[in-house]
Amino acid sequence: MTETGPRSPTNREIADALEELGDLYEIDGATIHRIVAYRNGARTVREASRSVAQLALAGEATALPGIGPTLQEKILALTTTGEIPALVKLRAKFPPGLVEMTKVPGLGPKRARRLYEELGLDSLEALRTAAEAGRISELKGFGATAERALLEAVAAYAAAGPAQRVGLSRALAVGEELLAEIRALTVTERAELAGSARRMSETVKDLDIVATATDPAALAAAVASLPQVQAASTPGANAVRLRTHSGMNVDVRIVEPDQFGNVLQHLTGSREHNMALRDFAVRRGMHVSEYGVLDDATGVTHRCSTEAEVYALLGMDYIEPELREDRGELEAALAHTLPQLITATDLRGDLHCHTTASDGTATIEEMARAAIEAGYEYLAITDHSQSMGFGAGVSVDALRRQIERVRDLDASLEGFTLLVGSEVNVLPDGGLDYPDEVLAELDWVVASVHTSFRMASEAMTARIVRAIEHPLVDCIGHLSGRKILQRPPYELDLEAVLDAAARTGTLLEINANPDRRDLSELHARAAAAAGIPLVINCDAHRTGGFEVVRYGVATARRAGLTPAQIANTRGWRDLAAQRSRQTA
Ligand code: DGT
Ligand code: CA
Ligand code: CA
Ligand code: ZN
Repeated sequence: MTETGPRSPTNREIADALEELGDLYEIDGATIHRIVAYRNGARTVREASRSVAQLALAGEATALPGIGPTLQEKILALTTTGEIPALVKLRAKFPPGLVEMTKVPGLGPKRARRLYEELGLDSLEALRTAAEAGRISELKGFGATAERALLEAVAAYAAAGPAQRVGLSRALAVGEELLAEIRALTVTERAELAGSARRMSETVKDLDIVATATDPAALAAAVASLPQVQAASTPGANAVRLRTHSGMNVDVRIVEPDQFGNVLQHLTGSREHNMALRDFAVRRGMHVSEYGVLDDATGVTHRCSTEAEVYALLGMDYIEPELREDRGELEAALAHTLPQLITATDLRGDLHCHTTASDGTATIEEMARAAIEAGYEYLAITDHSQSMGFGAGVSVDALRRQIERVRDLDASLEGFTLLVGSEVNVLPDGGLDYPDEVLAELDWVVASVHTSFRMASEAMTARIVRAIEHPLVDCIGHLSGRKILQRPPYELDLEAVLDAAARTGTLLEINANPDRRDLSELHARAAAAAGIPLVINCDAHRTGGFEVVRYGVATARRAGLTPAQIANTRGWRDLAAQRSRQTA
């Protein structure tokens, strides 16, 4: 690897140090403000596209959101001396394994510290041994159930290992910025993202970019010295492998224009798609590679400047990147039966958002304006119900006032329909968090599980099926409850849930939040196959929250869905008439 610039800490190293400081301050009992300040600072540094060490040296790191003089001083110390005095002190006070213990779901810093002080537990291994020996359940406030849960959590945490992949939204933020820089270089002719990011996969290991240039060597050199690049190496004449300050690895391939289609197709993958494609080709007497399509009979290698030509040579229609997972798309491309995939512009409304009445940051008016700006014809305000936790729910009285406010505002908005709804919590027994007569006053009811995630499959299935069967529930929000790279889905009998939804005409949501994307693409595919209409919702908590629609659309596209299968491609009247409840 050739380092560019002097050896100073990478953004990831700085972010790790700030995060560790936050963790240690938390164990140490610091105020929540201080802890949050370090964690926010860590996130800012991790996502920064320039070298934060360089910024701190210039005294300019405070221009970054969440970095004040205190954090800048710490970053500067790390940059110039290699360590942060406060971190050195706290590391001496608490053993390294204790921080890891606080990360075990359900433990947290206070309880971890007690286990350290009262039982001397200072590592995951010590925690596991003590739990197995039943020593933890003897502690006041822990008990046998807590001990068993802890044991399971330790095992799951240890098995998952450190996360190496990143979520799509983070990968795209880095990839699209880099792509724009590369396209702006004078030597660049064309440049496109490839790999899992282009396929809009849930997570991404590294970014792949394919480019053509008037002068390939000049492009390679220019790419390696972009301000986003922390280090770069050149594994081959026309390839650059680089690492960004934000910690992503990126493979850049520079190719001849007449092979751009071949290489883009090859590097977009997926591996499974490419393997199946090659098998199809062989049966037609062709060999597909990143260099071209060889016709065995004539010995001619066809070079393709576009991907469409590659597929056409094999008798196939063009296949959208999101479909390239060998899930039947090659057969469909041959038979000319590929679905006409939904796009973001097909969506006419959004049916799940939050305001300051629950945990959102904008008012009803602001959210309505933002939806209009985003090009929607209708928006349902669906704040959380009371038992949501965090004290952020809407009481029945407050909901009645909200209904009036929304009705007034709706009357004042020409050509836009503002709907009043709720994201009502599904209680552990499947009952809902508002009385029926209140729900009946709403235009739209989303029911979601937000509490008691850890139920056995039968109980969770019964809980959700009961909510689905409720006559006033229009839609189930984020069905599986998973958070990508953070939290597994609840245990659930999907078939039973889909049966109930199909039987009752209840819609299912594809939540577009990139951390959720829930329904997942496979669940969305199964739901649509069962004839259940789906809704793509942004679950916006702020005015900028409609930007995530692309991730919901991507999940729908990866599920092979058409506009007809997504209910909010229709106008509100149409949609309302189509659902099982017909009170609107
Ligand atoms: P990831 O893990 O998120 O980076 O996923 P991809 O799909 O971006 O995978 P990556 O970066 O390893 O490779 C990019 C593409 O290059 C991959 O989707 C297909 C192609 N490719 C890479 N290695 C192979 C291989 O051994 N065989 C085939 N057929 N294709 C490959
Ligand atoms: Ca990749
Ligand atoms: Ca790669
Ligand atoms: Zn929710």
